[in-house]
Amino acid sequence: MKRTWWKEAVVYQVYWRSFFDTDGDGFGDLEGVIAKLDYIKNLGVDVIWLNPIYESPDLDNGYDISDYQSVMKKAGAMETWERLLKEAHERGLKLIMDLVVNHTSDQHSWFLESRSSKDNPKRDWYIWKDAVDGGKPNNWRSYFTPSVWEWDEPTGQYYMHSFAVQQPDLNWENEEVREAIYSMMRFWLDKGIDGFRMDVINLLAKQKGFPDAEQPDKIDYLGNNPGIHEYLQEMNEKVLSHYDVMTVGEIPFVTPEDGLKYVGEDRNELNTLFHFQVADDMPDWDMLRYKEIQQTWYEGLHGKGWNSQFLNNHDHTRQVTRYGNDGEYRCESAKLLGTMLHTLPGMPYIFQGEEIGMTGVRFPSIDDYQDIAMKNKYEEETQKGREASEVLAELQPLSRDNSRTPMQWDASANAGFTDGQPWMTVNPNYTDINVEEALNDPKSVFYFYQKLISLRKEYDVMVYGDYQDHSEGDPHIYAYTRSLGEVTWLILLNHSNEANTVSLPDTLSISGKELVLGNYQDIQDLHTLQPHEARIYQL
Ligand code: ISL
Repeated sequence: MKRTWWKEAVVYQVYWRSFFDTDGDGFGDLEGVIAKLDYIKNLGVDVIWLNPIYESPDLDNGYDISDYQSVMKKAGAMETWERLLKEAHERGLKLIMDLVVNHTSDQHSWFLESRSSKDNPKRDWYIWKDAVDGGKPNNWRSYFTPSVWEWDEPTGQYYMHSFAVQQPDLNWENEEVREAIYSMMRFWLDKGIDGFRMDVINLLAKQKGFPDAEQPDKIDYLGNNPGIHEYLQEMNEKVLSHYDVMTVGEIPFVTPEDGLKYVGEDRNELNTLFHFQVADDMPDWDMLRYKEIQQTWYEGLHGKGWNSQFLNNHDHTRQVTRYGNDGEYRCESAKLLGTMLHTLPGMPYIFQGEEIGMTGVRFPSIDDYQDIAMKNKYEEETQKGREASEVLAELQPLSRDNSRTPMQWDASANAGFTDGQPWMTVNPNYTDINVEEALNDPKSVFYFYQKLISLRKEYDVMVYGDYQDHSEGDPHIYAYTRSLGEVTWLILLNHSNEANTVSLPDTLSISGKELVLGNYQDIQDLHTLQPHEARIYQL
């Protein structure tokens, strides 16, 4: 496979509204991202992924866009964004933007026109259906509501929304829609951005005929439908192939076999993808399942397409809480998970705050939560008569708000995030876990991440090396090699609160071998890994 800049890159995700507030309105802003570019650069990453900044009623934190080509006022002005791009580029940082084109806001002018009358020229820009037997056109469920269909009384039809009622799906079968999106993409690409993270991009094509689902609650019927690859190949041919950019598709429900159809280098669709076989389908840590997933994706893509590695983002709770140990071994665990994500095959994504070991939260009341997905589900479940406290306890661990608490800069009020009233409650542990503390501690998670990222620049084996798991069947120890030419690395991880011994074949002997990086100061016993101990050896 050919070498490219994005394959060698580490991506840092900036959820700007929770990153740094410079105007005191309680929301982070683009000026705040500019103010922290040196911090991001110092970490050593190559690319910033910026969550949506476009004009929006902000019902789904910017994923309900009402004008693709203007900047949401709480984020800043277009001039601010242009300065952010310039300042990032001057620091050698690339910037990729969020492309949200499965749906718009119901306040987008396109939808306002479309819903105005059945014969409006833009009626067919969205998905409108007559009632069937006096009811909804089918039994599909949306991500955020019991049905994808919303009745529109004035025009006597339903419209489809795969997410909130206020997020109507665009009709990608309509060529005018596709051309309007391509034109918008060129608007941003011509400003000099370096690519796109593509929001639920595999949902653009809908099942032909909109048939009832056998299991409506298993919503994978929303994605990977016939026609999707033609759309993406057209998008690539008409837009992406004219720029030196990277594209990463957010692709729920996808398997390695289907994933290759999106990112195969001969497919001319996308460069890489986020799959959700971990984040969506593995609620708690399961090392055996995780190894199986890594193995099938490696076999599925190796030599043909490129994977991405992440364990948390703005939708998925903080990894050290969900998949590690955020208590006694928080720092060791954060470093182990970082070592894993940066030494497995694929591009590593760092979600803001992950680099200092920020954790998830448990707010006492549903009123402390902002996420529409969680609030809708809470409403839906309590409406069934379920005990509110039980529903809250059920939803807290995986609430998207776990990752959306403000970035913790220092131990001052509101963790130094804002001088105003923060839009989202700050995690109370900010007094102990914050950037200032991390930068003053040579043994912090931050400096460990900085070292991991710098290793990637020095050792091609991390990027292009073959992968082999040598610990199949072990529920705690994960031992795998990465090999490229004469260089072989052995990564040893003990994902456990107990010490465990590691037994290796002579071919993988570590005695006398160089320890490239480890998360424990001293090695007590060469073949015993301490709780959440991670080591990288060069064999
Ligand atoms: O990750 C998930 C399942 O695959 C869901 O939590 C998530 O809602 C889904 O992936 C879609 O996420 C994206 O689109 C949503 C938006 O709310 C999310 O923030 C965004 O990441 C609708 O645009």
